[in-house]
Amino acid sequence: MITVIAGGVGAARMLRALLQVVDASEVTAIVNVGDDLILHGLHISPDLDTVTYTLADAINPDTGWGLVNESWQSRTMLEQYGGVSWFGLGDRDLGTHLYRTQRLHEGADLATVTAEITAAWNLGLTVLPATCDSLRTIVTLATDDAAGSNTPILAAGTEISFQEYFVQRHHSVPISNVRFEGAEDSMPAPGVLDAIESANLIVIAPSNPLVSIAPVLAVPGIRDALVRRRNNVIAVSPIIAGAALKGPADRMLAELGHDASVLGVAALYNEFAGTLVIDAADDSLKSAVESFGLNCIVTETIMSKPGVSESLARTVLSGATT
Ligand code: FO1
Repeated sequence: MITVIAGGVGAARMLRALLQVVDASEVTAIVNVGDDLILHGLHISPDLDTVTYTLADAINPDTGWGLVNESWQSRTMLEQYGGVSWFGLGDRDLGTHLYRTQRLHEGADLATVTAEITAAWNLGLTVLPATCDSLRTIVTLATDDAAGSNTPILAAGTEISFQEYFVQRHHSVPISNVRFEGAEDSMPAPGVLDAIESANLIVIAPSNPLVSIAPVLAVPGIRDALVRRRNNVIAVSPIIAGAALKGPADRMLAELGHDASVLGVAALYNEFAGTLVIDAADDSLKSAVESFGLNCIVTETIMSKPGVSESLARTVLSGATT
């Protein structure tokens, strides 16, 4: 059994790579819900949906989120009414949020609804939210900021939701803090701790350490469970040559006082990961990574390059320390 701690796009690609070499029935993904939001009265779980749509081969290839062959008529109507349209919900994607919201209102928990959605897409793996409870990533603005000419200026120190930072402000504004609202009172979703305790291998996907992996670890019990399995935990660095392949992980690391390199990732992960996989571009940092007490594997990690995803998956599967 293989368990993957997952955020959105990078994790979905890692999972797709792993499924090239292991049977889906052997794989469990524990997915970040800190990016979730309630909008138009709907419960939206971006990372769960990105993982689901990617593994169903239904992801929009241009964006890495949302559905392929999407139409945007409801968004056009929202714009006509002057409603909230900065968070783009396509017409097909809306069906997922309508279904999830209805089922949650009926009393189903997020893990149950996620299982129903992934079954409807015929995914063979198990996809679990890290928690069924409300856990929300909140960031603090480091400088005064307006999201656009028609929105009020928010003062430095103001807290905003993750999607107000990521999508509404195109993650271009500096931040001074990240916290996970509700984390202390949350519980791991059913099956999460067992998936960590019983796995042969636990993979930390190449997702943003601060806003994709950290919210999963913030659910009481999950970090401790990983620490206990440290020798079987292998992480793939989302930072290559000091830059994130996608998203703001490099800037966030620097803004929040971490090293924006594989060394920053090593410092954040060495307590609960025995091995860190870094890209060939960071070969010169291998011994510095090892000085954190981590086993370090250097290989090609850019999964959009031909042949890399399968070889990375094989490396990851053989790479945990024993
Ligand atoms: N990302 C954007 O950059 N702009 C959007 O309008 C947007 C809408 C959206 C709708 C549903 C969904 O599942 C994801 C969506 N994303 C959008 C992606 C999402 O904000 C981020 O990829 C993750 O939260 C970060 O992992």
